[in-house]
Amino acid sequence: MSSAHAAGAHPAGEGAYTDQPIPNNLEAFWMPFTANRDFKARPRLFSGAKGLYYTTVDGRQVLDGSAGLWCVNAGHGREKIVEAVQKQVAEMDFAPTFNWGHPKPFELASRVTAMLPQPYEHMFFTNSGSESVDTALKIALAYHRAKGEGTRTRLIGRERGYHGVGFGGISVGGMVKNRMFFGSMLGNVDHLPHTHSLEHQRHSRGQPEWGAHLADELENIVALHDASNIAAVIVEPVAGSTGVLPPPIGYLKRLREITAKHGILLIFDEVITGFGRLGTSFATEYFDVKPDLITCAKGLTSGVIPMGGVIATKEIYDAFMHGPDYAIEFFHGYTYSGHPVAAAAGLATMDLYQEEGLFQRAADLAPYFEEAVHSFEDAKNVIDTRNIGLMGAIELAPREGAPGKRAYEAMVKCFHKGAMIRITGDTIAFSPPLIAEKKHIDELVGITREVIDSLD
Ligand code: PXG
Repeated sequence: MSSAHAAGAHPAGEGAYTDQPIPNNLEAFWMPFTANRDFKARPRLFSGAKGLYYTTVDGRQVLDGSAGLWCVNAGHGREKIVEAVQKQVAEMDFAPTFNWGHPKPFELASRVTAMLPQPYEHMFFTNSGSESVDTALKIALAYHRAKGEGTRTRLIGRERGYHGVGFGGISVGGMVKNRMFFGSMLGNVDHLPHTHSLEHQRHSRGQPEWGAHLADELENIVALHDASNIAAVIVEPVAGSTGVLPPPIGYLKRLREITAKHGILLIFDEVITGFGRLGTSFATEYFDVKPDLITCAKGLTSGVIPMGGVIATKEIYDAFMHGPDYAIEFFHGYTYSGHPVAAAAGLATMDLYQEEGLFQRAADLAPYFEEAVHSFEDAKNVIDTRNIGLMGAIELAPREGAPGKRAYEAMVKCFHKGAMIRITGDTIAFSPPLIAEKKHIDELVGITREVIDSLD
């Protein structure tokens, strides 16, 4: 056995504290987006989670500075969600939603669409953000075809965009390492320039003032291909994975104006910004810009059960509702679209958001969080700090010849000092659960600051 943890060696070390069995061989699980060899040589394993804290297998508390992976918006171990899931799984584990149905996804779609400003009236369920993106792109293409504009097939994404890992998502996405290994992608795709500039925006608080004009690049793309060939533009309202890039003031409005003028659909990928991350229901509400389609996932169930969705305007949905009444209108769906257990988790999550006013709570904490993020301006090796809502980023200068290593070391050290932070390249991002309090922000900042200052 080639494993560093062959049978007998205990990856959690002596005195491991857990009531779950700990694997003694970490090799078989090929981990996603992870440096597998380093992880398996010195694993970071959790066995419990409650509120804002994880418990490691050796019994340490680790503050969750990233809401899991931007998803545990209501905090960990919430009784209401746990009970709803337990009840549903016992009552009815599965029922199909192709040609049959069960009440909960209907109810959840109504709850989510009611949370948004008009005219979002319909929701298609998926199991992840990646599936939501592919679904939205297919809806856009099929919509134009249904309207008799089948030549509209070109899709426009943006540099540094992250839209999951399906072939549709990586095609419109703009994070180079997610694309460069995979050869064939969708044809007929262009990219807008990203909106970040250290020169013009360094240490911006909230939306940067510089950069609205970058939306005008869409006019050039339209001039090149003709609007009659373009289906949709997809952007994250705030780019998340690439390292928190809030949109320049006026940028999203301009994108909306240009797309509307040319009959191009606008898709907001709100997989991160949906469900309170900015202190509003969705970014569409925060920025007062209304796209035609909105993708979501993560916070839809507070990360408890995988689930995603695409929210559509009435106009989009209605465009499909024609033909013989026994005929399928949209040839798309997943076995688990609207899965009863996921829908139960989603409904309980919506209850929590509402009962505890969690979106408002995030909005109330955002100014304090902003100060916290910008307190890193004078920290060692920091070249930029950015924030909006409860999304914050600290960008470190890359070490010569070893890009990403400094942030990676920061992540590992923070874990050992009691905080989970997430990184991309040399950027650290904070996105605490919406139940975070000032003391948690202080703890997160304290640990991260100590670690950053300790790194060469
Ligand atoms: N769109 C956006 C905007 C996302 O942020 C996806 C689509 C894909 O979702 P799924 O559920 O298929 O992973 C995402 C996911 C990180 C990180 O560390 C970000 C994501 C996922 C995992 C890690 O930034 N975003």
